[in-house]
Amino acid sequence: MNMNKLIIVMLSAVLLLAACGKAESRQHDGQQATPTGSHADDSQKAEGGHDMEHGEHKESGIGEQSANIEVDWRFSPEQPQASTNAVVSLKVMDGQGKPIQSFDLNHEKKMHLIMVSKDLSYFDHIHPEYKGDGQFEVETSFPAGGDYKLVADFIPTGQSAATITTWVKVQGKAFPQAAITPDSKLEKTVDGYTAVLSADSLKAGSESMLTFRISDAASAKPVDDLEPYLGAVGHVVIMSEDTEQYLHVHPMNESSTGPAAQFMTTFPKAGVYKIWGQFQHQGKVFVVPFVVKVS
Ligand SMILES: [Cu+2]
Repeated sequence: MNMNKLIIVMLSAVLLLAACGKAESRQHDGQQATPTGSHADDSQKAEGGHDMEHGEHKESGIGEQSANIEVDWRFSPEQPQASTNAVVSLKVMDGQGKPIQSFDLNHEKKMHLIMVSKDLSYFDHIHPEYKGDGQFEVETSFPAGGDYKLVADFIPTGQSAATITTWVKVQGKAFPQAAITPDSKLEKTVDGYTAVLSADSLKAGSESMLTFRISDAASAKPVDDLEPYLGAVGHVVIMSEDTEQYLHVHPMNESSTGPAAQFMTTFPKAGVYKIWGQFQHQGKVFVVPFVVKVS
């Protein structure tokens, strides 16, 4: 379980487009053309919603023109302890077990690693450092015992985006499992900011525009000077409550500075999803979580 090898089918371009819309492909092009500071580690915490079963992650399954990617996950210590630093290492290989050498920068990073607790109440988004020879590494800590899903998101040069996942069991006292209940009101206040989310369509298989409006919680004044975070006005990560569906969405207009940030995505199937919006203001990143029901 600590060095389980996972062979996953890469997300096809079809899914990528479905998930991210046109803004996503434009974004990728832009990133490749103008790489910015590659792999510094920055991380930020959020809080969140919920989820359920383990199970094999069959990623998407829509990958016709996909290549096989294999990731060897290792944890040090092998069984991470709650609230104690642990190193996560990932070795990215092709279908023949040969290390993949080159990765495209995507939003300033060669790899994005999303970590969520099984009930989606914990969310973190960090950036493993590329050590060469297919090897990525990052130090992190988990807040409590229990099962966590890790999602590595990267683009081997010349290939389409890959999303590879694993589960890790963290030793220590677990938090009580939170229920994942759709929010009755899509408004959250976090770290002094209020975010209101509006979604124009929450229908599986059709495009949904997610609009976040950010204001100062104390003054209610709209925040119109959001700062770029990883090269865009915001980032959105979405996971289904069973953690099987994962979407990483980039904004329609990356250079927006707020107060609105718009993201176009397509929910692959009906169900309950947790959405984390990540924004930066005055040098600090904050994360606003929402739970929605997609019909
Ligand atoms: Cu990232």
